[in-house]
Amino acid sequence: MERTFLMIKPDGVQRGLIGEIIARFEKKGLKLVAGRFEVLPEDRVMEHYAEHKDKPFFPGLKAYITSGPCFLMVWEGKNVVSITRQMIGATNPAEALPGTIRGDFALEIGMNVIHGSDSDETADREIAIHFKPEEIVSFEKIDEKFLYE
Ligand code: YYY
Ligand code: MG
Repeated sequence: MERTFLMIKPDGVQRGLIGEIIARFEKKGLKLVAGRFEVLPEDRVMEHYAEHKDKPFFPGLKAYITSGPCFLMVWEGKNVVSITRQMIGATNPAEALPGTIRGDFALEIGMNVIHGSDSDETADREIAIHFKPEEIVSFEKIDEKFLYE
């Protein structure tokens, strides 16, 4: 089954949005298979955001993402990468549609509440950066027979 890496950023944690965000993915029918609460160490921030390391916004992004704990997760489900990207909404909350997480809970691009992998390849890479294989739990969830045809 397809997997993705999702991370509630320090603003989402501080603003008490962990439960609300997890509830949205749970209600959609996606399955939480790993989770960890931590302040990201610098080496993992550099690896995670390698594609952005030379961008002008990177110093601010790095300071913000390490300013407090994040909630890191792996979620599983059919089309989970594209579904969660749609549910998260546009990178800039000013452009994110109502009904999306960024559209409903954020105002500015530098504090946009949540990260989600943008492709299957990115998801594999990001899951491997943040989780050991044994931290990801395989289990059968009882609602699956009413979610999958
Ligand atoms: O994948 P996504 O989080 O939607 O956007 P990216 O283009 O990968 O950028 C990662 C992260 O960087 C974004 O969530 C906020 C921040 N950022 C920024 O602060 N200013 C920008 N102009 C672009 C991105
Ligand atoms: Mg991205």
